[in-house]
Amino acid sequence: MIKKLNQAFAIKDKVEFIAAENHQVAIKIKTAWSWAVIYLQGAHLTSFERVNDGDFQELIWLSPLAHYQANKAIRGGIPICWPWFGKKLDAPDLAQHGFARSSLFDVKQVNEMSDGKIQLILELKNTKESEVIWPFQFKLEVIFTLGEELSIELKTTNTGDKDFSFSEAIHSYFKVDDIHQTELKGLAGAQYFDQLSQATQQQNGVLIFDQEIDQIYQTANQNNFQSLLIKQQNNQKNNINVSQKNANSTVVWNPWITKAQQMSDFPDDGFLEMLCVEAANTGDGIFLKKDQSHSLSQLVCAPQFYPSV
Ligand code: TA6
Repeated sequence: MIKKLNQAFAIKDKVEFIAAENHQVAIKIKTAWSWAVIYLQGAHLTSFERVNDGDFQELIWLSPLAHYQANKAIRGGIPICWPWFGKKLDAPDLAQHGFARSSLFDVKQVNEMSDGKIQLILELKNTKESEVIWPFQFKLEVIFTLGEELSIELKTTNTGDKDFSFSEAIHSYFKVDDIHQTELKGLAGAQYFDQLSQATQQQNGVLIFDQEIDQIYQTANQNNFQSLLIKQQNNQKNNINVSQKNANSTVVWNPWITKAQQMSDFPDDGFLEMLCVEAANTGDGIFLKKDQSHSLSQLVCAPQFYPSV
């Protein structure tokens, strides 16, 4: 399989298919500005490292205890939650966050763009098995554009005759130096649903982190990018800029101590170095008629190397 993928899609010194953890197939991508790794299972990015004249910054947190098992999402990186976010209310026994993140994607396209960026399109379509769980015909394309920035687009197309609604999240785990010295700027004034207290609140100022947090912020579902800043007080060189487009929510999650201890694929102290900031369409999500499409996007960059363009 790897040999065929490299024959069809490899780009010398820039894109290579490899046997990665537990022999799962992954893609190693090198651009002039960044290195990345993306697993075909779940179209799951596990690393995005900015490189610049000997300076490096890994922007993505990946659990050292992740299970690279078939049909189980890798802990950390950027899981793709689709076609539902959270528990499926009418079928709570189904896997949380949908089936895309544990499904094997096909490689549809790999190309080097004129400006040196690499674009990859990984694709998932309905199968007999998926239709048992979710009785609709669809095409889900995960479009990665890698350069000075990391761009991820989830493009959903209704390829069947039945209308459907879906919810989704680009469930990004970002790497922070110290969660106690981290702020999240850009959500002041936004309403949020607190998954822990089940109460709706309004955000007062910047977010700081001193306990478990699991909050779904209502954000305007705009078709231009809305920007947030993960500010690292003790080392602002490692700040991370996160923007989203066509998202009705931003989800902010850190499991903190107790929940971290309860997850076998999450180090007990892992909560100190990660923060999830997720571009999402939660609640009733997105409604698509036949042949309609919708794209949710997240754009990530390291301000210390701000795009030179
Ligand atoms: O995005 C936040 C959240 O929904 C949390 O409630 C927590 O469950 C997290 O996702 C991780 O979910 P997972 O199924 O990947 O363990």
